Amino acid sequence: MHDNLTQQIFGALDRFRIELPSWGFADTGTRFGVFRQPAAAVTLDEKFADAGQIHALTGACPTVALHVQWDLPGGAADAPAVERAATAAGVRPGAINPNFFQDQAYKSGSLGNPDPAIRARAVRHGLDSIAAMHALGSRDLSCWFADGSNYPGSASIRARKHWFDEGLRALHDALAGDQRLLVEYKPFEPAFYHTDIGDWGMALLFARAAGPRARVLVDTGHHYQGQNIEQIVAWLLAEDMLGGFHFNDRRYADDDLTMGSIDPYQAFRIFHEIRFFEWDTGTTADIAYMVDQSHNLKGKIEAMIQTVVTAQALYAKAALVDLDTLVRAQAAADIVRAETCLQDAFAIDVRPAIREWRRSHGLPDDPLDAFRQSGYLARITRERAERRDVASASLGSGF
Ligand code: PSV
Ligand code: MN
Repeated sequence: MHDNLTQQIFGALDRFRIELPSWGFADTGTRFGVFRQPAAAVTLDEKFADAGQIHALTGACPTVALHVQWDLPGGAADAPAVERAATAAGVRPGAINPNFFQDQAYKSGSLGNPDPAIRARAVRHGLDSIAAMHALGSRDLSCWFADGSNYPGSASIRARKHWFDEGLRALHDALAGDQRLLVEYKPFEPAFYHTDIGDWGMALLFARAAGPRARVLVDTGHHYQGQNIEQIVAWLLAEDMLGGFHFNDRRYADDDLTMGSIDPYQAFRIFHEIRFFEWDTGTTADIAYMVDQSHNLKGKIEAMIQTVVTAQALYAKAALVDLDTLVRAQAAADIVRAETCLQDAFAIDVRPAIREWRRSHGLPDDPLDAFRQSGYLARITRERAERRDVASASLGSGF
């Protein structure tokens, strides 16, 4: 490969970091069932250990996103245990995700609940999550809300908007230093008639109203079919309101499939818009790249390695778009030439250069193969099965 291209790929990979989700290592499923995996992580130490393996093999995942209720139910009081688990695994805690869902109290919503006591409870949970961020040195409070309604007329959409404004502002005002509030949108599920933050425009308005530390989080799975996600990305960048991503791929809805498995060109186009923006403005966009996938059928660690390797390759390809030619072609309305700039970069086989980059960083050429050779999966499968046997034996004795 041309030296210049290799250099661009090296530069891109040196910059690119992607955060893993703790929940991607635990048993999860669909509402039709959970297929349990013997190696699935149960404890926080196990989740961090699995994420640490991926970082050790790829060099690209130094942080792990946490969900408060699943990972640190004691909030800030759990911070020392979280720190210990993260340090032992060679990674750091990343974004903190409050659980504004699940609790029975949130049946009719959290920040949008018609009951002021439940709204106050949701705000308290958010503030407790922020206290945990302070204790852990986390930067982003990553907020997704299950709030919405299922039947026309059953909720005051305007009143709920107002309550969300109030609640998000209260959370925003508890942040300090360079901390940020990320507002995630989703047009469906678990509510199906309306969701309180249904699209990027609503998230943008809420983030603007919350204050200067708030930004929008784009989960690639949270869009209707055929939506032009890279246009949303370009607009948010232009408005200085893009805070981060939850990457995954999807076929129909929020399927959480492996990034790039269905439509790698879409992720490439998103990365291209970001690079194009950075090139145009001479700035580096302040974006938290995160994965939001929990694999039900694939091996969880393998699928996550596949994700990271794919993300690196697509990010590297986007770095190869010839932007000078693209800009000239756009200015001349040369549609085919402009389109070809993207297609040509996408078609380049970046794998040899990425292997070289890995070698130069003391990383294995092929992280997935290295993982398969490492014996890690066999060891955790054995250890975690033993732990489960002990747990069920002691449970059994109690009955
Ligand atoms: C909701 O569908 C979501 O995308 C949110 O980001 C949550 O934090 C995550 O999935 C895990 O439930
Ligand atoms: Mn998400």
